Amino acid sequence: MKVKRYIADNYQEAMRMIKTEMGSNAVILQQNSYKDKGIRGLFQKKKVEVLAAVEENKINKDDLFYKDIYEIKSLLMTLKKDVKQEEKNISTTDFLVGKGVNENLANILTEGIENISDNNMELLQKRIINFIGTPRKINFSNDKKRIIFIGPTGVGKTTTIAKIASNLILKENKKVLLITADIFRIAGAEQLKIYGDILGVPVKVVNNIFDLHKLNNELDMYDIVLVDTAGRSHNDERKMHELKTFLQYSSCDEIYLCLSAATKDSDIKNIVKSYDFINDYNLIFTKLDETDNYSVILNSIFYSKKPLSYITNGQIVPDDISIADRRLIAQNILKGN
Ligand SMILES: Nc1nc2c(ncn2[C@@H]2O[C@H](COP(=O)(O)OP(=O)(O)O)[C@@H](O)[C@H]2O)c(=O)[nH]1
Ligand SMILES: [Mg+2]
Repeated sequence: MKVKRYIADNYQEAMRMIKTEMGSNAVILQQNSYKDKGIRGLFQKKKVEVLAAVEENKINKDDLFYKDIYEIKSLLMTLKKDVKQEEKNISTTDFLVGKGVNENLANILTEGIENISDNNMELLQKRIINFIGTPRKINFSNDKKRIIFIGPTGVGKTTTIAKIASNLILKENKKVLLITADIFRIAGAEQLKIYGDILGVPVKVVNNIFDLHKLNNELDMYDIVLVDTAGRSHNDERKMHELKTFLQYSSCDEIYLCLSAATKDSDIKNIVKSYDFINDYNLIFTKLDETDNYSVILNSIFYSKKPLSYITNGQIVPDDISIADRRLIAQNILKGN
């Protein structure tokens, strides 16, 4: 007969230890709560002490418990092997589509790459990085300084402008003017004014393109002018038309389209389509802290054929913004392989 004392944090834990060592034929002789003796015991959590016994010849490796564990383990190993094998057999196109990449784009990216072996993954990553291209930073040379931000309602245009403005002021020492054309919502203009106050920069409100032109002389006093616009639903044709006129006569140097990364692909496709009257703009993706849907970035570049610029990943001004890191985007799309 083998007798042994087990000390554990709780009864279940003690039983687990006993079963592992003695098998399921073990019998419990005694069970008590337990504390170390002396001062140490005073500060110690209560434990349990279990005295167990088993007849020596009854401990054998064929014990049902061991058998079960062994069977489960080998089943898992086989399953794991099967899954791995199946994964390797998945076509790279299906793999990318499964990650949310548009099918046509996935076909282009995976041309000549059959399955998802490790080497192929490296090649695929390179192709994605190349496809994204070098992200563009705001160009604020002397002759290029009027930057307009557009995009659907609530994506984070005003917050993004505040982040960019703070960085231009604090890091680049630039003289910034903020203009808001968000006249549809009183709060829209107010929000930018609050940021302007905090940053110590003037904020002008324009109701239409004529107001903007009236500011032309004043603009020379600044290194850079950031123009906020009202969020528009891409389904609202009247408002889209207004934006078109505004952009056409605004003499802007650069346009940034803000899109939320938390938007579903079919919506992104329609939104991007509704802006195709603009020849040249850059893409900003907001709210990457709320989603790991990085494929939306690839798809948007594919639909719009426009370059990527910044990504934002939180509500904090000015920290939660950075130039998009295309390697990180590629890695995030391919991860989990
Ligand atoms: N989680 C998250 N929220 C953001 C981000 N950017 C903006 N927001 C929030 O989105 C909401 C709408 O932002 P706002 O700038 O007013 O959007 P706008 O209507 O496009 O001007 C606000 O609550 C912002 O704090 C971001 O990168 N991540
Ligand atoms: Mg706004």
